[in-house]
Amino acid sequence: MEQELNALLRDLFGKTLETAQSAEVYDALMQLTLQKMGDRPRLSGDKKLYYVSAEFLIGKLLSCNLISLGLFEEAKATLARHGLDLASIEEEEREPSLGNGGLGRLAACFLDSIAALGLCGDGAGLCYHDGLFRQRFEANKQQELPDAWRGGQSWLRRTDVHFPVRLGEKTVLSTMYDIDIPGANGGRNTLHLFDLDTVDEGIIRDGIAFDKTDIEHNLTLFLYPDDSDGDGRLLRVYQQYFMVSCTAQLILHELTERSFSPKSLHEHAVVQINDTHPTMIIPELIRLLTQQYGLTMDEAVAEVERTCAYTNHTILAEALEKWPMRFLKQAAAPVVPIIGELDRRVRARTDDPAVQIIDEHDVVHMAHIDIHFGFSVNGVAALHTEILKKTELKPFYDLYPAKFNNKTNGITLRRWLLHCNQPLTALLRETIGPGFERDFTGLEALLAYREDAQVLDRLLSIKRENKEAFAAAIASLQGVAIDPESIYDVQVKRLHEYKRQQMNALYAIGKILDIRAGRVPARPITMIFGAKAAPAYTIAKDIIHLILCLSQIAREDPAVRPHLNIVMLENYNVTLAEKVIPACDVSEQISLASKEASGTGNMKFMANGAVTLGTLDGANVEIRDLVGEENIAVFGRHSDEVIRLYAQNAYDPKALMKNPAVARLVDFIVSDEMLAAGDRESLTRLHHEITTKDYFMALLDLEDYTRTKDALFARYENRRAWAQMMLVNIAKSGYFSSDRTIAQYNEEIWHL
Ligand code: 26Q
Repeated sequence: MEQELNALLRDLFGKTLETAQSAEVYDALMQLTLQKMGDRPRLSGDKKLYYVSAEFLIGKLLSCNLISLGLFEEAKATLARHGLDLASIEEEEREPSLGNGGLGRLAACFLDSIAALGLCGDGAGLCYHDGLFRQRFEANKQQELPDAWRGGQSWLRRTDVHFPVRLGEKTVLSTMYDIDIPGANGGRNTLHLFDLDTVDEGIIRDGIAFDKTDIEHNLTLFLYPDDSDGDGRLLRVYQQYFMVSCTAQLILHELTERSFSPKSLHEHAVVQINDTHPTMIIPELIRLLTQQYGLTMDEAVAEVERTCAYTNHTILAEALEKWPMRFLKQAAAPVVPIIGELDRRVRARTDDPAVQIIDEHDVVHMAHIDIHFGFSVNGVAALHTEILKKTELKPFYDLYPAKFNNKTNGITLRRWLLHCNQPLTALLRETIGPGFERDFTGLEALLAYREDAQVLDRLLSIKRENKEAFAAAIASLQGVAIDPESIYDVQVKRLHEYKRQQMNALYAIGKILDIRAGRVPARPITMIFGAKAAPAYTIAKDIIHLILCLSQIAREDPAVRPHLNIVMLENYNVTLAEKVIPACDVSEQISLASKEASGTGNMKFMANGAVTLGTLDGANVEIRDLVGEENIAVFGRHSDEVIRLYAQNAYDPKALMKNPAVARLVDFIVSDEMLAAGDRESLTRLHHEITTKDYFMALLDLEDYTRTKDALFARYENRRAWAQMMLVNIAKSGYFSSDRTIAQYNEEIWHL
């Protein structure tokens, strides 16, 4: 590898490993990796999977590609011989933030596992010029900045594949970009990202504002940070139709290239629809099959029904996509008649208004298209799937019980263990041997070391090393000092009321008041938050403001500072996740039970030896079942109770505010001290929201949460017992390998 790298450095820059700058070494390594991937055969098969998603939150690719190519250790050693550090070299890479959070990151983990299992399956999505906004804090508030990630060298390869797509009144020509996905056991797949050449970054004005009506210039400029204003929603429909039209054309083109008849589509292709964002691929495939491939409507519908499968990622009603017909008529006109036809077919099957595609207000329910005209509907954790069947999607479950199935999410442990936690990986290789890297359930062999004092000590010292590395990183990124002796208590995820960062902030208020009253914790606590709020989500931004103000108050009070440090990470993204997760002691997974479909951060923390503090929500339930009650701290009302409270409209925060212990914490938000540190309007709005609505019931679980958290922190002082908890969590995390998840998708849905 040394010779190859030197040859590339010479050709590219006239330099060697001794003389090149970091950025030049990075470019050469990327070129070498691209060559090695290009040398690999494409994974092939009689049937091909298309994983269609509006988001692929792939993160930096250099190290993980090297791991999958089996070249990581060699690259690291080669650089080290020249005094270079691979991790520092990778700092040169810009993270493509082509996703919001869990759903996008899941898609990226899945592509890695699909390739690792040697399955023939490509991703298809959009090539956003600027991914999710970059977050900056200014005056204790979030600011949004564009994040152009594509400048200079990149993993993207422009192809000469173009498809015509109707965009409003015009027909435009797309361009397909490809990113190679190497499989950990050989071969490669591809992530196809569609773009439009006319899109123009020059139309971005201050921050992330731009003309939302100028579709030809803005179509793929940004990833949607959530639904916002009317114009933005329409642009979202344009994006979705563009994405699925390109993907449907690609699928049918590849099918015929492989000499298969369009009438045998479902035998040779399967489409996994990642949430409702790509739903229009169903009518688009039907349209193309009838209009361009000569199938009758009955034939086309029958083929597509056997080709498409849908994954649901939410039970929040407001997150289920519904588009007014007039939006579709404007942005997706070609599929409007097909959607009308599908609606008529549903009406012939059933007159239940709850399952119609087009409702009485002429609004199209995207999930309903997927469920009627897909052959599989899956939730992403056992509890989530049960709730879908029993409540949220019950009328559909009654119609099509056989379509419903669960696929508990997973994460690629190649990124979330081997790459991000190399000291732990080294210990695992030494103790249980390297076999676990092929089949991560092999991590269970670690259980044999539960009473091994040496291994337990090593686990603690590795955690300490990671905590020091994280402290150093944050010192240089944000100029904030963190004490590695303190407990690292971490809540990092998108900001949403149901995830209840506000409840964690109320705990912080309680700690501040306790410390001031002389009740200091046994050991300093570092509460670490990281979260982006959708720019139009006011209350989410208010919660960020609250956390930043609390951080300032704790930092500026000499009585509090030695005992409590509240750190809000700026611009939390995959790269930062890779640094904070290996350093975490306590993993906060505190969503209101029934609301977090699965969560995947919970799995990443567990694999890195953090102990979960969580509600019985999403995959937390499965984590508890695996590690046992004694290796997780569970609190809070159960999902059935929460569902009952909603159904009976029986939750009232005003009643809970009568409890002085609760009111003391909540009212601190609008105390003189807080109003001096922050913005009155924002803090009063948040206070009002929590005391009068508290839609996600933070006050309901607050006391149980506080008690459970304090008890868990106390357990931290028994270092040996804590190390044993860490060990069990690591040992049991193999179940959450996305290799397992993908094997199940393949056995039960795709049949590749
Ligand atoms: C919808 C309409 C208009 C604009 C944007 C959107 C939109 C964008 C992103 C709706 C939803 C999302 C993202 C959802 C998401 O990340 N869901 C998470 O998916 C994870 C993977 O299954 C789960 O682990 C999480 O529980 C779930 O919240």
